[in-house]
Amino acid sequence: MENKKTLFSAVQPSGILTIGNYLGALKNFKKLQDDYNSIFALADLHTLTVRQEPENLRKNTYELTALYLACGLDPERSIIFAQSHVPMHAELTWILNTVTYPGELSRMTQFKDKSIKHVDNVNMALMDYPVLMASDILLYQADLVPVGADQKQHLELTRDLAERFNNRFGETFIVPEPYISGSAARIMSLTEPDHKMSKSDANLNAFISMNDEPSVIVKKFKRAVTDSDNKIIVSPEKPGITNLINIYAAFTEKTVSDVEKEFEGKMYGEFKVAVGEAVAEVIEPIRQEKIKLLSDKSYLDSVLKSGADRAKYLAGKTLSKVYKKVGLVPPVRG
Ligand code: AQP
Repeated sequence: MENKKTLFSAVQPSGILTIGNYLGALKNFKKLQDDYNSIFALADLHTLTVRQEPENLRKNTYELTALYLACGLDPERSIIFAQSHVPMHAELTWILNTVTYPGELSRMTQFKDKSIKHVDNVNMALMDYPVLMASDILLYQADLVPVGADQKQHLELTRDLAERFNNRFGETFIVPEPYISGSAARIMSLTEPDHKMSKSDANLNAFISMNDEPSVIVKKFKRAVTDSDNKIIVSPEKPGITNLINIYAAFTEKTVSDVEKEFEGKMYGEFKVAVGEAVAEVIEPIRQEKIKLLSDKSYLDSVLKSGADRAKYLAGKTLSKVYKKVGLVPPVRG
C-alpha cells in the first residue's frame, strides 16, 4: 500500500443499481481512487438481509463488478472484491457484536424502514447490518468512507463502535470520516419524491436503472411526479422539481442556481426532456462498456480473486490485532 490515506466503500448487489447509487457513491469512487489507497467491496453478505433469488444475486454480483469497472475503477490501483470472499468480515462482526447494544441497532432508520417493507422477514441479520458494515470499514483501517446521506447514521455507529472498542481494549481502529457529496447525496424516487430512490423499489418508474436505455430514461423522466405550478426552482414545497434539478445539476456538473437560471421561464415538459437527455448521455457509454465486460466472466472472476487476496492480507492483519486485544489465544501455526 502506498503512503496515502485509505478509503473504503461498498455497494450491495441487491438489484441493478440506480442513478441514486451512481451519484451518491460510484461517481465519486473514480475521482477518489487516485488520492487514496482505495478498497471497493461488493456487499453481498449485506444483500442476504432481505430475501434474494439466489440466481439473481449471483447475476447481480457480476453486473456490479462490471459496473465498477465500467465506471472507471482500476483493479490494479484499487482493491475490488466480494465481501463473502473475505471471511474476516463475518469474524470481526462477531467481536463487534460484543460491544454493540440491541437498542442502538433497533433505533436505526434503515432497520425500521426495512422492517416495515419486509414485514414477513425481520431477521437478526437485518438488525445486525450496521455491525457488519462497521466491520467492513474498520478491518481496512479506513480514514474515509464515501456514502450517500442514507448511510450517515450507520457510519456514526461505526465511529461509536471504533471508539468504544479502542477505549476498552486500547488503540486498535482508525475512527473513519464520512464523505457525503452535496445535493446528489440523496436522490429521490421519481414517483414518490419524498422517498429515496432505491434499486429494490417494486415500481420500475420510480428509479432510473444503470441498465435503462436512453429512450426509457427520457420516458421515465417525462412521467416523473412534479407539482402543478410551473416554476423550475428548488423549494421544500416542490420535492419533485427539486429532485430533478439536483439530478440535472449532478449529471451536467452545474450548480443548482445555474440550473435554475438556465430554465427560468421554461415549461416542466421541456425541462424533463433535458434532464432525461443529460442523464442518458452519461449513462449510455457506461452501459455499453458494462455489456462488453459482462461477456468475459473469467476476467471478472480474476478481478474478484486478486482483489480478495489483497483484501484478505489487510483484513487478516487487523483481525489478528483484535483477537490479541480481546484475549483470544493465537492458533499454533504449522
Ligand atoms: N437515493 C440515493 N441517493 C444517493 N445515494 C444513494 N445510495 C443509495 N441510494 C441513494 C448510496 O449508494 C450506495 C450503495 O447503496 P447500497 O446498495 O449499499 O444500499 P442502499 O443504501 O440500501 O441502496 P438502495 O438502492 O436503497 O438499495 P436497496 O433497495 O437494496 O436497499 C451507498 O453509499 C448509499 O448511501
